[in-house]
Amino acid sequence: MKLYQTYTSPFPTRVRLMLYAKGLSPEIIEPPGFHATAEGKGDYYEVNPIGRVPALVTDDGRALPESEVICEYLEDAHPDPPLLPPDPWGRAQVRLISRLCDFYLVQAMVPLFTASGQSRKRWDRPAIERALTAVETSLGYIEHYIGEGGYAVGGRLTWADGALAPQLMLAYEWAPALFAAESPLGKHPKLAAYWAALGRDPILARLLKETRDAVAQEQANARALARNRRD
Ligand SMILES: N[C@@H](CCC(=O)N[C@@H](CS)C(=O)NCC(=O)O)C(=O)O
Repeated sequence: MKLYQTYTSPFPTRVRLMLYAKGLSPEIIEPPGFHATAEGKGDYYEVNPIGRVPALVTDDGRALPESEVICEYLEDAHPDPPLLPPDPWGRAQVRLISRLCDFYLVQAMVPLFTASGQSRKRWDRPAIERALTAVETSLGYIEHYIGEGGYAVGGRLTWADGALAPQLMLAYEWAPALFAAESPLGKHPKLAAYWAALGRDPILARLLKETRDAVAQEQANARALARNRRD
């Protein structure tokens, strides 16, 4: 099995959670052309015609894109240990948290991702402020549904944690630091308690460290690229 992914992207994180928890060790490949680079994506389009990460390639060479679909596939193909609760309501909550992350929280952050790749002189500060407000609103949706047992759903690790953890890192740490804004951490008490407990789970601690390290590296690359463009 192979996983095409980057450590910076929040989407592959939930897939890595599945792999780590299920003890699967596919070859991890970081395709060219992602995040603060001038390179093209080369033949990665043959793996995933959408050109996004992640994509999983099975041992017999079939390729599957889309993080949520990959998680569902891994759960079906490798049911032990389960990363979905046993009951239909709990399973729906996992899919709901993932969906709130993907359809609202990440979408709210898109203008911030765009600004992070631009020089500060070009920043559209009102657009950044609007995006920060939209991030806070989206976090409010998740606050409504998040579990209170130290995990996103049902007091145990599920792939909702893999969807949420990297996006909270971006919302609570990355965006406030980059845009010199107040962190929304204090705004939602259940999410704040969840965030405080997150590092106690070794898999979530590992995923958070991978995300933090990769985002810091990407920012250094972006600065180097901007310097080279100026020279
Ligand atoms: N719905 C997709 C979204 C994946 C996605 O948008 N990944 C981003 C990275 S954050 C990507 O590959 N963007 C294209 C690029 O960076 O060139 C999924 O869940 O897998």
